[in-house]
Amino acid sequence: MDGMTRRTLNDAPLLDAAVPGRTPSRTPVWFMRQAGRSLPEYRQVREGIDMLDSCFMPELLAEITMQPVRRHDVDAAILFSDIVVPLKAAGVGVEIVAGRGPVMDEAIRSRADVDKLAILESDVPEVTAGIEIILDELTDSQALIGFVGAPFTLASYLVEGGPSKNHEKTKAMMHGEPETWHALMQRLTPTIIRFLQLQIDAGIDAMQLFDSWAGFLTERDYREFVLPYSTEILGAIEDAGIPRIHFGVGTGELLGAMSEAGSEVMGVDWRVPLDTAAARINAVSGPKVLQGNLDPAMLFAGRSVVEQEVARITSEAAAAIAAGHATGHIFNLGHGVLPNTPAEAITEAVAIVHGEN
Ligand code: 1CP
Repeated sequence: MDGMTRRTLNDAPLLDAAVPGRTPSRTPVWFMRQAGRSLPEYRQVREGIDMLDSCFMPELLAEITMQPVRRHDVDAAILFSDIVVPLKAAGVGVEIVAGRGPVMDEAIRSRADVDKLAILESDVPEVTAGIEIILDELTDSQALIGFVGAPFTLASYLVEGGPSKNHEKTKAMMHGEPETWHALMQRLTPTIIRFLQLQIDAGIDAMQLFDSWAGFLTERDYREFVLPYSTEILGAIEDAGIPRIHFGVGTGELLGAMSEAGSEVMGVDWRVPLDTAAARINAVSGPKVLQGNLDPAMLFAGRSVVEQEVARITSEAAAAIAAGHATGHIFNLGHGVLPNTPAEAITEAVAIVHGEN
């Protein structure tokens, strides 16, 4: 599919919330990590299939993407993939270890390692085919969100060699060998843009840039070592005209700086009330759409807690909009669904957000 044949969604709450001047028919809601281990039907179809292999199987990735949409009545599907899929597609040795996350065959520690890092230049036909199946199955009120990892978060996995608690090797390269760091960012950026562009060409309705671990950085470091590259990525797809969402965990201190990268929507984690977040964003970039920010742990706390929290978050978003600090609200968690979350609690939270009590 090319940009000319992108489907037009006139009644999709997520797009209506994300585009200024449009009013959604209901508060749109989707949950980061809504596909996956919280769903028994996911565990069933994934049985015996490697995680990264499943991201290259069109029927399977489409089925897993659709499972939470069918079960929970969320307003958006998020493509079943992972932030390391473009690296794998480029030929980088990486696997996803159950219960841990992405682990690299070889960590990147030197300028020579950076110069050897493969760049994605090809199509990824399995992902394109998967997106086509998903778009056939979604209704006109359900949006498909594509995504990529931001260069900092991806670099953290490459430099540390896997998941990290403190990101110390990553920060050591950033400060000890800044030229190597910038070379790594420059080498990752085209791979990320390529993977995003092929999702856009296949017809995704919106995109999210996941800079999950950016919150480990000071604002000074974020601005010097990360922001230029995330700005380049969001800028490269500006002409596609799809809503761009930018999110990281623990980024309360970075919301202003991150808002400069150019997204229409800012994801906010649960630590910062949405009206406070909106004031920080508005002060730097003017009003944007907010996405968030229920603490994922609240899905373990029972219905009345979720009702109270949804009401609080909705009124904080309304206050931000009334103050002119935000232009809309997409309901989400403040980070991804936790693995042991009861699936029924997710369905119930979606209904509460939709006002279908
Ligand atoms: O076997 C399994 O089920 C492995 C668990 C799993 C799943 C379901 C991983 C390993 N990745 C995924 C899919 C995935 N990853 C999705 C699509 C599903 C959905 O959202 O419904 C998305 C959007 C991601 C993106 C992703 N991967 C991020 C950014 C989002 C976030 O949670 O901050 C990150 C940081 C990763 C790395 C990763 N992949 C997998 C894990 C367990 C992790 C995190 C590891 C760590 O803590 O460092």
